[in-house]
Amino acid sequence: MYHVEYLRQKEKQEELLRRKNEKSSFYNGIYLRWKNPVLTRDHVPLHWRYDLNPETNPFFLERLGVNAVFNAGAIYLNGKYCLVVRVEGNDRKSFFAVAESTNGIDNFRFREKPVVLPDLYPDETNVYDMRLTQHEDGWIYGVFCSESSAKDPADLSAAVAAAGIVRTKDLNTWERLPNLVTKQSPQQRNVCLLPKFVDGKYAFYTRPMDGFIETGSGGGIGFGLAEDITHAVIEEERMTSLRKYHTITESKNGAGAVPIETEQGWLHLAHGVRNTAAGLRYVLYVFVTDLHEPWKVIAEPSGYFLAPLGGERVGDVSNVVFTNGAIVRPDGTVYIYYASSDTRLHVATTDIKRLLDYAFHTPQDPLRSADCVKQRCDLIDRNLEFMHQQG
Ligand code: M1P
Repeated sequence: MYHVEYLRQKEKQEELLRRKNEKSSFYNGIYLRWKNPVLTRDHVPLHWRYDLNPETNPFFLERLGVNAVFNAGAIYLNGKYCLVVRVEGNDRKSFFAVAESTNGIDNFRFREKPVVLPDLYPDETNVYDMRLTQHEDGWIYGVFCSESSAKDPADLSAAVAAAGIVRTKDLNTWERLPNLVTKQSPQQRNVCLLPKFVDGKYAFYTRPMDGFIETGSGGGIGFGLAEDITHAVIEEERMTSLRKYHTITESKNGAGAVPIETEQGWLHLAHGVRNTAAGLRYVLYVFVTDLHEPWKVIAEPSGYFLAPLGGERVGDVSNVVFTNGAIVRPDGTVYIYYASSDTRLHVATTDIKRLLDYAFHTPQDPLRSADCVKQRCDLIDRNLEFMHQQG
């Protein structure tokens, strides 16, 4: 017989899983924010956390707690919105798990068991932040951060980040390929694969880093080509969206969701990081690269696209929003899955036309207060004239 507390907790969880989401009152015309997170640690199945047998768990104690559910790769597959979510145990180690919904905004449920990746690298300590690419070669690729200890006796937290690569057809069975090698950069995080070949090669956006946290001389988001995905090596990285002084990308930036192909270019939902007295602040920003030369930035609106708001501002790593997954439907609707403060996962919805309007018609950052105020006065003057005409 089940423990009575299991039955209570199960009922409570079912209520949460069945809860309908609602549009929030937030408005900027660019996207809709949905009120409830789509996934939290409370969505994680009870049988992943508790021993359900009253003989071995008479007090119904949580045996393997889950601390957070956040940064998710996203793909539409077999009629479902599928997320490959970063699930972080109380032990700080992350693993991946697939959660699915039929409408993309609520009722996400985890599959029966977490993803078990082939264990190729004995030194790998942690894995997280998978970007899912439905590639034109027929495979679904997952590119994620594979983290190992730097084995520095003077600094136990010193780590090395590399890009791990897996592929699948169904998100159930995964083939692990060797980690990406980037000849010019000692470390990589936030790497993602374009769905199309470029010059017949696999095309990656990279984030060259000197160290684990600091990007150092890495100037921003890079781009590189690999001939063979089964031994992916990038000889040369060209820079795309650059970090800039006194902007939202001053400290670092990184690719986010897999870029979206549009008639006007590859649309990127990336993240930018600045430093503050209260620590790092992560926001999302947008840029567009050329369809044929995907390293060339052709639009980069000023400032952030989405920043932590209200309760999103607080969590394990406060003042953070982060995305590594978005889904585009044939009618142009875009579902952006973003996590807040490394704690929970949300959805914002918009469409391609709005995103392109935003990308190409939002002014660029003129990089100086004097020019920013001129930019704003120009908008105000045009509006005053329009208001005058309206009477
Ligand atoms: O804690 C915020 C984010 O930090 C990292 O991103 P970046 O490499 O750009 O600093 C990632 O570890 C990410 O998972 C995390 O959300």
